[in-house]
Amino acid sequence: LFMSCMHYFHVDLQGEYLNKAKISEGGKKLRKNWTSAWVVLCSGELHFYKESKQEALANLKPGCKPDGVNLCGAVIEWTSEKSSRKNVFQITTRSGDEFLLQSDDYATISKWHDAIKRAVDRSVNA
Ligand code: I3P
Repeated sequence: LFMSCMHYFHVDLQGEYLNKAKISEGGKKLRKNWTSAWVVLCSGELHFYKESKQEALANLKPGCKPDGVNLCGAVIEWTSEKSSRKNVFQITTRSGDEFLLQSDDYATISKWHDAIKRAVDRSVNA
């Protein structure tokens, strides 16, 4: 199941733990609360899992979970202003949700930044 999802789009990424903060919902500002989330990029959607890696993998079916973040039309940009943390980028969805993703490891976060950006580009060109 996991492999079929990975190969669905070559832009997909296997899960990894990143720091995540949702800072707006539908354009309305939220109180920032950083949590560690298991992040999966699958078929043009981003999925965040709170629970174990095992649960994330068990839930990962072809076509993925229906409640992912839709990246179609999203804007991805590095930001040094939205957080005191280093290596932060922001995802702004078309519905006005804003997420920050962060890792202390630049190689890790830039890999996710680039993959998510490619998924957005692909959704626009699809
Ligand atoms: C926030 C918390 C966040 C911090 C945020 C604070 O305080 O310290 O970690 O974001 O800064 O407001 P609280 O827990 O009381 O809500 P960063 O770690 O990303 O800097 P901000 O208000 O400048 O976003």
